[in-house]
Amino acid sequence: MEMITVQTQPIEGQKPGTSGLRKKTKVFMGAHYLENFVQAIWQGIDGAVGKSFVLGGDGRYFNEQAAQVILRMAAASGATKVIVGQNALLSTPAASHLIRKRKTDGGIIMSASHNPGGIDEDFGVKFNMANGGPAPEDVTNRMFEATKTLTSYDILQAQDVDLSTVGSSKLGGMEVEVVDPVVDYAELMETLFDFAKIRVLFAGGFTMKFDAMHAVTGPYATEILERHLGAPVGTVLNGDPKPDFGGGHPDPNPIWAKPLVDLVMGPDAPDFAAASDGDGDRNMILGRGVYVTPSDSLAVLAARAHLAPGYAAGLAGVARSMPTSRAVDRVADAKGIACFETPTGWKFFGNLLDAGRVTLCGEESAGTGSDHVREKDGLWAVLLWLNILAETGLSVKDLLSDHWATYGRNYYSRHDYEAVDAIRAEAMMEALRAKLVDLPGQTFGAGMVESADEFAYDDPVDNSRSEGQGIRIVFAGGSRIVFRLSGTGTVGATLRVYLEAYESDPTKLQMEAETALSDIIATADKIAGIRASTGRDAPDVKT
Ligand code: VG1
Ligand code: CO
Repeated sequence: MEMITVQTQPIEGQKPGTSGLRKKTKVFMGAHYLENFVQAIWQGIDGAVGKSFVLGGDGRYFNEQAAQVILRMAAASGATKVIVGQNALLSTPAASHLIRKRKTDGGIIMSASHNPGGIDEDFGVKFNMANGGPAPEDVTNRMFEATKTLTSYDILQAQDVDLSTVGSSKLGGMEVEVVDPVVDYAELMETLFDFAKIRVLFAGGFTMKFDAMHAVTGPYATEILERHLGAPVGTVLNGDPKPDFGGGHPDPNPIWAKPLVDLVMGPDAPDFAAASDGDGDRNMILGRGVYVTPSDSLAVLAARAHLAPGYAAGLAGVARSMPTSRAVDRVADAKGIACFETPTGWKFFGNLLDAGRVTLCGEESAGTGSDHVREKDGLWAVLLWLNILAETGLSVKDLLSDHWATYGRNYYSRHDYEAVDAIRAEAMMEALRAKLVDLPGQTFGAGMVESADEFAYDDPVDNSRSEGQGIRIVFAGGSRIVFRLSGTGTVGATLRVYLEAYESDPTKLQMEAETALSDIIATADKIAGIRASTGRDAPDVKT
């Protein structure tokens, strides 16, 4: 086996976004594209010499080919060992767990998460640190800087490694250990939740459907729900991972997982239903006749997590991304624990989790997780819900109604305008920025503006500052509008408008969200001129 040094040139635009570098698959397959970025990863972490890594992905098109390239580059760059999920599969939370459990120096996850897959769709690569969490901004900035100057990369000339069989082999001087992607993760879940109690729930006829959306969670959900917890075979739908996710968007929301929503709203509704995304870190929660918004799910879990053995001691604190509704803040208030507001993206929770300041965190984009790993975790959230349902004996609907009766309800919706012209979207944000100082005191349909600013985050643990994290306009009475541009899209710009209204009147807790939010929605357009700027009459996706 020969190590070769390949001459290359910097490639423009290799800037990691909210969660790693995402591009069209064909772009990633282009000459030197993947290799340059992997070389930049090594440079961003001061080299791979003597280090060990975890490697796996969500099984999308190009997953295994990319894994072979990364392995050959790791071997050529002096890494001592790479632990790979069988067939190059690992869900994002399972990868995070393996990094922590096996104490590696980090890991590379191949995924574009909720973005569709296939040769004409998206691919992605992200680096996680030794704590199991996404690389923080200073590290991803170093990687981006490296992409602008690198001139060569090292790679081994070798045949493909057999990734289909569990066991160890050598690639040059490096060990490659292929592991079952599910076993360690399933063991971890068993330490957190009362599996015996959940088994009793299923044995008593409780019904559930889990839509794995032909993505990576299928094997995890089948093993845990059907084999460990005794849910009937057929509980997991679309459980076989496919390179193109069966042609869908593996995004667990009422748009892309509509068949599941239709099922719970119909006559044959199961007691409980859930779905997860491409790489298994997101979750959608449904009950008979009810959809639980991710922000509400976070609040309910925070209120009741102590019912699961892993959280019986209570929560140190909670954190949510800024655009996430403030439902969880009310729970934290009532419990007398801290509640942190961070920028969008899981990397901002890492320091708080490492420092033991928070136990639970979540995002409005269907991400919830805890200090058991350093990523959001779809199946974990589903199991915590199951544990709570088993303990309380309540239906999802009653649990939610009970929550709103106690804390009030934060009506919430996110409107996405996808693939809009990037220059116009930036111009709209710039115009909004310019308006911010004049907004306080002005009155709109949504009420009087109390404050308006662009969110910046000062990390209380390492004192780093992250600016430009979304524009927020808060109204008297607790309504709020947030505007930000997505950092995960691969075409043009995606404008996200986050809409929230608080209601505590017991007679107004069961409205349709879009009705309850109608004044806020109109106000958002009035202030930002969304229609005029995007040229769209309506959002592409409402979640
Ligand atoms: C989106 C979500 C964000 C999430 C990120 C990664 O980012 O809004 O909350 O952390 O995706 O999730 P953006 O920048 O497009 O709004 V995943 O499951 O796609 O890795
Ligand atoms: Co994801």
